[in-house]
This record gives sequence, structure tokens and C-alpha cells, in this order.
Amino acid sequence: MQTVTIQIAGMVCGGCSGTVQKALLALEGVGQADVSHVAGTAVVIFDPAQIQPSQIQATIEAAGYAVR
Ligand SMILES: [Cu+2]
Repeated sequence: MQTVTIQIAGMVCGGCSGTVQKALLALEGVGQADVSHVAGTAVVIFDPAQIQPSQIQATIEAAGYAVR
């Protein structure tokens, strides 16, 4: 498993971070996702054999937030 920290713009409350976290955890290959709207980050633990960081970023964007 690898860890990636992604900077996210546009999250303003716990609902936002919850939405992003739920979307990330639904991905095959994502083991853990700690999303903070205060820090504006998502720390994602993933299996590089199953998913790439670019797909994780695309999922965040599809949820309505911008990756910085
Ligand atoms: Cu919000």
C-alpha cells in the first residue's frame, strides 16, 4: 500500500469532507481516506496495483471539488 496526500480546494464543512471521503472509500484499491476540510487535504492509502493517484484525483473532481 502507498500513501498520497492530495490538496483539495472548495471543501468548506464536514459535509464536504464526508462526501469526498465516501467517494474515495467506494473506490476499489483504496484502503483508507482521511479527508479534512480544515486542512483542505485528503490522505489516501491505496494499493498501486489496483488504482493510480490520477484516478483518485479524478474521483475528487467528479464529486465536485478541485484538486490543487
Ligand atoms: Cu460542506
